[in-house]
Amino acid sequence: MPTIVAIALGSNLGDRRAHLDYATSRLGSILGNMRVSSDVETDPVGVPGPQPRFLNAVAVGEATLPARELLATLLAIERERGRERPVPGAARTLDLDLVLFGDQIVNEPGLVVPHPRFRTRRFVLEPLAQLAPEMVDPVTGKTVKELLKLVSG
Ligand code: PH2
Ligand code: MG
Ligand code: MG
Repeated sequence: MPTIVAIALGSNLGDRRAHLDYATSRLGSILGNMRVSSDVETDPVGVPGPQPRFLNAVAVGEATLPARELLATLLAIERERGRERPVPGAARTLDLDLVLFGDQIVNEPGLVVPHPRFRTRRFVLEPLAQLAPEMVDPVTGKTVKELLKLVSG
């Protein structure tokens, strides 16, 4: 049985459009029935020092890989776009975050799902709400639509 997953895409270095297009195409070969939100251009949140604006989007689809293997694949796709990690929060060509993995809750070194900060991040919740407003956060029991309302005031 496939698992419905949500993946956040972000880029604020180099050809942002090309990085997101590449990620979308790679993810489309891994996830069944994948849908991708429209892009949103967003101001950087919580990063060290001034940085370029982000292009963000979210993909939702059906995964057959276990969470660990999906995460390894996301990191591999990031590397294919030359992702470097000089310091935490540095500007990046491509960031692919596993936001939700069905109703699974994982707390392991290197893998925390749901993503620990997605509930307060409009740049994730807005595009995710376009695709899957009724998707449920297994930690709080709230839907994406409810979480978005909370951050929208
Ligand atoms: N990603 C971060 C930190 N801050 N801000 C925006 N607007 N978009 C992001 O994707 C983003 C961020 C850490 O991964
Ligand atoms: Mg991130
Ligand atoms: Mg990341």
